[in-house]
Amino acid sequence: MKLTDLPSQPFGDQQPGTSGLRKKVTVFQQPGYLENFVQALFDQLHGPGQSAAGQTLVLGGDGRYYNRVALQTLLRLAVARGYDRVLVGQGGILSTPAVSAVIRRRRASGGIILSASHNPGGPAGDFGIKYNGANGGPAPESLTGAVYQRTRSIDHYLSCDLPEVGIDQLGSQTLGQTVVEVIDPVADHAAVLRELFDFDAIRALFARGFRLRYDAMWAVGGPYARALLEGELGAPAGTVVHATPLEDFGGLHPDPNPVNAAELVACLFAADGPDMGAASDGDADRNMVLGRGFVVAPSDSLAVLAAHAHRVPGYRQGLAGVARSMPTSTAVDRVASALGIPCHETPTGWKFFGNLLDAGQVTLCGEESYGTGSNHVREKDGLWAVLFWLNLVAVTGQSVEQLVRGLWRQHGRCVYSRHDYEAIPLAQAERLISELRASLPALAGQTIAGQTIAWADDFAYTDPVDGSRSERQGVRLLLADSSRVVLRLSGTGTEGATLRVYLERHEPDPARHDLPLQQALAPLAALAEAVARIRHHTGRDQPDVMT
Ligand code: VG1
Ligand code: CO
Repeated sequence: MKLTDLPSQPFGDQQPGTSGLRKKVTVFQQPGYLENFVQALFDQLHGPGQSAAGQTLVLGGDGRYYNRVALQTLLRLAVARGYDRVLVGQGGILSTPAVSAVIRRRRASGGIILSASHNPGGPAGDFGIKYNGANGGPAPESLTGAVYQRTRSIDHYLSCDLPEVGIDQLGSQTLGQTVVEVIDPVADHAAVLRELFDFDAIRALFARGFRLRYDAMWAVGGPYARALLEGELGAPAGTVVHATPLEDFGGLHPDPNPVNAAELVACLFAADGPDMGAASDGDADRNMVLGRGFVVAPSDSLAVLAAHAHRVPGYRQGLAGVARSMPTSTAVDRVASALGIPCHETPTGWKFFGNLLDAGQVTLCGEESYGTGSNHVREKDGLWAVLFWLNLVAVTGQSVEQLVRGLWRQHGRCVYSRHDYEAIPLAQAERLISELRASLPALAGQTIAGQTIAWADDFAYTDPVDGSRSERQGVRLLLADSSRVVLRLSGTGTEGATLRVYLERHEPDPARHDLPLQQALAPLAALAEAVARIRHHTGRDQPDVMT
């Protein structure tokens, strides 16, 4: 094996967003594009040109188009850097929570996940790369920011002339100074989950005829869900559908929400529908949960899990605290205050939970975007959430719907919806946001579209553990009755800008819990339009997606 030091030049667009660097596949296919980013990352981790001797790197991806090509590139770069060990998921497959579990269980120094997560795949779709550190969690902004700076001045990268490395058979091979070990993608993650939940109770639930439909959306969640649900917990074969990871996700959009997983929703609303439905996203860190004829809002899901956590073996001791991203509804805040535990509000993106989890300040956390997780790994975890729900259904004897309605009865319902305006020309979106920011100081006290704004700000966060500051994380409008409107631009898209508008209204009256969602939130949508002038800036009358 010969080391090669190849000249290259900066691309200028390698700034990671909410969760890693995401671009069109065609962007990643440019010669040197992936190499530059990884060279910058390794330089930042080990020092410019320094060796990674003594360290272990975990490598895997969600199996989307370009995964196998990119994996070979990464192997060459990691071997050239002199890593002691590289642990690769068999077939190049590792879900995001599985990477986190492998890093932690095997005390690796970090891991690289090849995934654009919930973004569409295929040759015309998206690809992505993210780095997780030794705690198993996404790199903090300080690291991603430094890596981006480094990509702007990169002028060479270190690689080697390795022939294609076999990644389909389990086992180890020595390449240069590096042992490359192909590992079972499921085993470590399954071992972590087995410790948390009452598998006997879940097994008994399935034995009683409980019916689940888990839609893996042709993405990486399939093998994990199959192994545990069908392989260990006795769910009948066929419980997990769309279970084989496909390079183009079968043309589906692996972003589990009622719009993209319409087939699953239809199943759960059919006359003889199953008792529970679930879906996960491209890299299997997100989850959507449904009851029979009932859709669970992600913010409610987090609140239900927090309220009942003590019923599950892994959380029997209770919760140290909980955390939610700022736009996530305040349902979990209400549960936390009833439990007498702290509730933290962080910016959007799982990386902001890392320090709180590491410091033992929170046990559960979640986001409105179908992400829930706990301190068992440092990523959100789709299958974890599904097992948690199954465990609760099994030990409470309540249905999914009854569990959510119980939450609403006790704490009122946080009526909630997110409106997405996708692929807006960048300049339009930036003008909208900058005008909105400029209007902030004058908004408090104003009555607009019939509603009085109590206060308004642009969310800023100081990490209570390391004191790092993150500014401009989303504009918040708060009304006197605690209703909220939040507006921010997505940091995961690859086409123009996506404007997200989050609407939340607390409804204490049970008689009004079943009002149609969009109708109940229409006044807040009108307020968002009046304040941000979405139509004026974008020409759009309607969001593209409402979840
Ligand atoms: C979105 C979600 C955010 C989530 C992120 C990554 O980010 O809103 O809550 O953490 O995706 O999820 P943004 O910036 O587009 O709003 V995943 O499953 O795509 O890694
Ligand atoms: Co994801």
